[in-house]
Amino acid sequence: MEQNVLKEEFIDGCLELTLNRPERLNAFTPELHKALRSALEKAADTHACRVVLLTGAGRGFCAGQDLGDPDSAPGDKPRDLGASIEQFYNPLIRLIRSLEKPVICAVNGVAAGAGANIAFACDLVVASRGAKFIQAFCKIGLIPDCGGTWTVTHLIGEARAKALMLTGVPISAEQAASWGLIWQVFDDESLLTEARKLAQQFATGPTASLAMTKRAIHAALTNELDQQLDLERDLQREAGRGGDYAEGVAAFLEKRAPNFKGR
Ligand code: LHQ
Repeated sequence: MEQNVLKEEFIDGCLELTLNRPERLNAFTPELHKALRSALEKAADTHACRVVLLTGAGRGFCAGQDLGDPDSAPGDKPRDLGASIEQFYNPLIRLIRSLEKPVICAVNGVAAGAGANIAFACDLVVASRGAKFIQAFCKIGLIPDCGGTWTVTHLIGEARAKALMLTGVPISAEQAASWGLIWQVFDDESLLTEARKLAQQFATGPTASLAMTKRAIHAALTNELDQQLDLERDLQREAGRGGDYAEGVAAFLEKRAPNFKGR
């Protein structure tokens, strides 16, 4: 068994998770999946954790599924890859999307296959200038997974999604940002510092209302305007009852920084 396939560090309200199989560009094995799932479930259940920051060790972010892993490598008999998706990838994406706190992804290098689409499932994606995103699936006769056909199509539209996914052409971090696939690009050496600054902003933010904002934005992808207006009313009602609203207004009126508790 490999040691520490996932590094976990909890600093000032932020759970920093580092995929740690650098010699395989942090490709996923069942062991890495289990470690990441358990860390994210802990984050969900821990009030003191107000933000998650996901990144990769070494020169890559994540090369997707470990193609050498015996569970998924093609052998004499056809593999049921759907089982791996059902057991590992789909629950991971659902967990990230439903986590009631922001998930930042700091893409520190190449993000390929599932690695790219896991990044796109996160709430804020920042990347180093040298990072690349590759929908590598078509190169090995698979289809994009981890919700990529949905997320990427919603983010950049059908024409660009098809071009990326049918050709597997790599795109730079700058291109991804200019298309709206990710939020911001930083110089390689400042990526983690900048991502941690963002994380600190969330770690002291009004977590419950940020979670509701995340929920409303997700709902907007399928709702009609009327449904969305109703949802905003309901969520604003809930936000208005929270202690952070009272604190936010008091801080504004007293001309001081708010001390949000995340509730
Ligand atoms: C790897 C990997 C890798 C193992 C680099 N596995 N070793 C879901 C359900 C079930 C099954 C199937 O898949 C899925 C979802 C998926 O994610 S499918 C897509 C899987 N990923 C890929 O197809 C990407 C494969 N990797 C690449 O195309 C390249 O490595 C990229 C473009 C990411 C990076 O290229 P380079 O910068 O030139 O690095 P490299 O290729 O030299 O890789 C460095 C090492 O990492 C190398 O090992 P070595 O022993 O020669 O140093 C690679 O073999 C290893 N590696 N990706 N996915």
